[in-house]
This record gives sequence, C-alpha cells and structure tokens, in this order.
Amino acid sequence: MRIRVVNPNTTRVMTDTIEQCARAVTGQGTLLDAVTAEMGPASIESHYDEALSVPGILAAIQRGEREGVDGYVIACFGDPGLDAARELAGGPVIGIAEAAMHTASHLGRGFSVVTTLSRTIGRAEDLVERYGMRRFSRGIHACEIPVLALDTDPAARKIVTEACRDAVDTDGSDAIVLGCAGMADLCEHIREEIGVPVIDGVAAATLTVQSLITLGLRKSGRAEFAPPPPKPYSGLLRSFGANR
Ligand code: 2AL
Repeated sequence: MRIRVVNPNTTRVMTDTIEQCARAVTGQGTLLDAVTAEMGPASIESHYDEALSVPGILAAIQRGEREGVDGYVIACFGDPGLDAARELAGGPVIGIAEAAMHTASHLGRGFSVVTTLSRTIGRAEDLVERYGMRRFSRGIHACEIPVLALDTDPAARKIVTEACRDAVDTDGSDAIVLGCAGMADLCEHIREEIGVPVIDGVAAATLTVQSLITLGLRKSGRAEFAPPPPKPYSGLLRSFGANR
C-alpha cells in the first residue's frame, strides 16, 4: 500500500523529520513518503496560516490521487483542510490531532495537549469538541515555542519536556498529546522522562491510515464526502477548478 504524509507547511526540514517518524512505525509492504506543500506558509500557527495552507494540501491530495496513493496523513495539528481533502481522496485521510486524541483516549481517562504558541489553543479546543473528546481532554497548554524554533532552538527539547511534565501534574491527566508535527521526534524522549504515554499524532495517524487500508476500508463517498461538483475557479485558484 502507498501512504503519503502531507506536511501542510512549506518547511522541508520539518517534512524530513515527519517522514522519519512516520516510516519508523510502518509495516513491511507499506510504501510511505512525505511531501511538502508546494504553496503556503512556512509554518502554521494562526488561523490565517491555517486557511492559506489549505490550497497546498488539496494540490498534494490531487497529485496523490493521480499517482495512485491509497491513503493520506495531514501532518499539522490544526488538521487543516481535512474535510475538503476527504472529498478529493478515494482512500482514508486522517489528521494528526484526530488520530492523537483518539489514541490517547484508549490509554487513560484523560489527556493533556501541549502545543506551540498559546494562540493555537483555541483551534485545539475546537478540535476537542469536533472529535467528541471533551470527556477525555483535561487541559491544553502552550510551551510558547514557535513551530520553526522547535528545530532550531537548542532549549526546545527541555522546554517542551517540562511543559509536558507540568501539564500532567496540573491536569491530573494520564497521557500527553503532542500539539505539533514538529514535536514528533521528541516523543520517545518525553515518554522516558515523564513516565506517561506520550502520543505523536504523525505516528498515530500513519498507523490509523495503514490499519484502515489493511481492513479494506476507504473513505465513504456516498454523500457529503463525494468529489466536489466541478466548476470554474478563477484568479490564483484557477487550477483548482473544473479541470483539476
Ligand atoms: C503546527 C503543526 O503541526 N505544523 C505547523 O506548522 N504548526 N501546529 C501548531 N500547534 O503550531
């Protein structure tokens, strides 16, 4: 099977980390690649960034469909463009927030989310509601490290680890959900340091997609998630129109 992980931001070094973390959990017989969005913001940490990341994600899904990809992961914790991506894809499309929260719900009574900047907390709250996770979510915390600094700030690993430790103590939670794809490579270290399950959504979503494909399950195209009706699009979005 072919799984494609889409990094919705345009920072290639982050795509490389994401690809490594996803490859580390796939089974034999799974061909996995990760692609960087061809257009959009360098990182996604505002509603504006998120909205403008969606065309790049949809272009990646369209290309994947032409290339015979069986399923996709959207590797940004805001799960941008998830519904639209599902309209375009024949196979499963899973967001990392969606997968991480569901995975955490299997491992204890409550989880804490640790995200990047506090301005992203609202979006994470919205996703908790959307995925029916209110019962499991004990708190959402920011470590105040911008997405790209996760890779460049030598103090990032320690700051995120301590934010996770504090979150578990403050919330009385059983598990940590990492709130950014750029934290994927910190997962094992934090798990060892704080001694509770720590869930990286990149790995969790990759295995969810792999499981769904193994089960022979595809996205339901019956109604809402059928391919969108073709129509002309204009301006910079022309290529997303009738002849996509
Ligand atoms: C993210 C993420 O996962 N990728 C990105 O660019 N921004 N999430 C976040 N909470 O900042």
